[in-house]
Amino acid sequence: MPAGEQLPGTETASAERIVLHVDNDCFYAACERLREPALAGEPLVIGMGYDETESTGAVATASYEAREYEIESAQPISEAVERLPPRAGSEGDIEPSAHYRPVDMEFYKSVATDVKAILREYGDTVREVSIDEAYLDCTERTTWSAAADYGRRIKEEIQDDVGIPSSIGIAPNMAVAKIASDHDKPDGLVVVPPDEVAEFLDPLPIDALHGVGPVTADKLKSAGLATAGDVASADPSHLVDRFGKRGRELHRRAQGIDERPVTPRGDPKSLSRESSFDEATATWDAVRDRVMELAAAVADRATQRGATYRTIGIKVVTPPYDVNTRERSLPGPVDEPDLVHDVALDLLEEFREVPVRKVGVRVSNLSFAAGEQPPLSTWEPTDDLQDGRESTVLDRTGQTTLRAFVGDDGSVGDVN
Ligand code: DCP
Ligand code: MG
Repeated sequence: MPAGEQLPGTETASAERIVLHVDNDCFYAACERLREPALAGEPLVIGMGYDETESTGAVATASYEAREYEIESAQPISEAVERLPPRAGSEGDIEPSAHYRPVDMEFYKSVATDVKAILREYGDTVREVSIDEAYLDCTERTTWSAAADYGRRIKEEIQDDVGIPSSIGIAPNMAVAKIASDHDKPDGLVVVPPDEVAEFLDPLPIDALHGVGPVTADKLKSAGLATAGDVASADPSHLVDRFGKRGRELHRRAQGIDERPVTPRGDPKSLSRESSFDEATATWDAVRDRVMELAAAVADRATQRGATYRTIGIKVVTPPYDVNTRERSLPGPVDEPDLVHDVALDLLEEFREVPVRKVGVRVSNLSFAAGEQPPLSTWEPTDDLQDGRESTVLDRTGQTTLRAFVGDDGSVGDVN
């Protein structure tokens, strides 16, 4: 058990929090190394749908040794295989090459459960956001001067008891803690006390800000804003002129302001993704492609959270701003990405001749596996402020309302 080391009234002012973000390093690969120690230090690629006879599917993750060859998550496996062919394990192998393993979610979930059990010992509140990621509010557990030791202890306990490496960031809020944990990966430990937030953020490229994707980064760069410091010192009204509501949020994030409390997450009622087109209306092909992408993303999120769904729906927004929703219920709960794809496209057919501004895909009537540890059913998306995306909020009666990019709790597209 961690010792409570707080010195009341000395270092932690009431509004000042100590937030810690943990993210395991190359998580699926680290899990594979647990049960196959010979993979330690080797280039290792974990592929969704990977199979020795067929190189279809996508890279789920790659070890840092494989990342040196520009192999990364979401890349087609065929591309990874071109850069690093599979190693046969015998003498005389071609170099460079890598070991490939298929995804084994059940195993990774069991490892994640062990990690999360340790984290719950260390945080006053713990918000588990993905299979290998969590925020801890440690305000009552440590002080800024002891924070580095506190973080180190957590890393060591995860390494010693579970056997996998992690990176930790500690900062006054979730947004900065997340950037800090990513700053020195792998095996990183970065502490950013309140009076060092600006100094830490200012030199970072703007895409280091959580949720600033390539599209926004390009727009910011073309406006002469290359670093977080540039955005922080920009006139917020100019940012709003250019980026709408997101401009204000970007300005706040660049300054390291984030008032979201660290709260545990409940199970969502639905999972959804939606996306607007830049033009007022899009071509049918573009609409179809976008729906296919969204269907895959939603199905993937459900799989990652261990959720099954009984209803699959789409949303089509037509000019001026008419929201049309269609959904289909299934005979029983499923976790079948192909079905989300097929049903979504089928429902979309009705809108073939219609101008479309925005589309969305949603799965609902969710169930989470009985006996599953809460952490495995409470992951949240990590794509706040995503390019061109808005969140759909569905209330408990299934009514859809729209909310701009980032919710107060930073979630996108999920309902608690
Ligand atoms: N994952 C996935 N598909 C993606 C991204 C991630 O299947 N597009 C899976 C594999 C990862 C796990 O989720 O191991 C955790 O995601 P992270 O983004 O934390 O990536 P890693 O833990 O692999 O690497 P890092 O060391 O950068 O955290
Ligand atoms: Mg990780």
